[in-house]
Amino acid sequence: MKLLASITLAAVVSTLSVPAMAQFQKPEDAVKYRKAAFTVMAAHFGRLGAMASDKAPFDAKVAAENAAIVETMSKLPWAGFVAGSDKGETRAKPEIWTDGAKFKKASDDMMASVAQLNAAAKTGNLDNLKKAFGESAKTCKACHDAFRKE
Ligand code: ASC
Repeated sequence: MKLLASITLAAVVSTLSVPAMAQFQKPEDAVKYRKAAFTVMAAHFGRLGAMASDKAPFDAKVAAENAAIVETMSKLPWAGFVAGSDKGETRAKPEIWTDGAKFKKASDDMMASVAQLNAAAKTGNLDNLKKAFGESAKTCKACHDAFRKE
């Protein structure tokens, strides 16, 4: 029985994606989690931005490392937008919860553009990075404009 239970649990767990597995005791923990994910993503996105805008020397290896982190991080914040986490230390607009389909589309667009950014960074070509960075930045901004308070 114990073995069967373990196997069943393992089977269930293996069907869950990593972000969906994030669990929170309180809404504040979810807010903290998603902000932390965005903070890490922004730090690495910023390093790519410096190269894309010729403010830092282009280093293909560094770009690829940063873009890979950005892509991984882009998948994480969404699990933190749980019901009831629209209050407290957050700039999240209520529309995230009242227009969930639009928010999902915005998050999907960002993840897709960031996956392309990662692919572009892997080419080792600065022009590819510049183009993909610009497209990604647009998807960040689109979501902020619609769903983040000033
Ligand atoms: C960044 C960052 C964002 C996005 C956004 C792009 O570097 O921290 O939130 O780019 O400003 O429009």
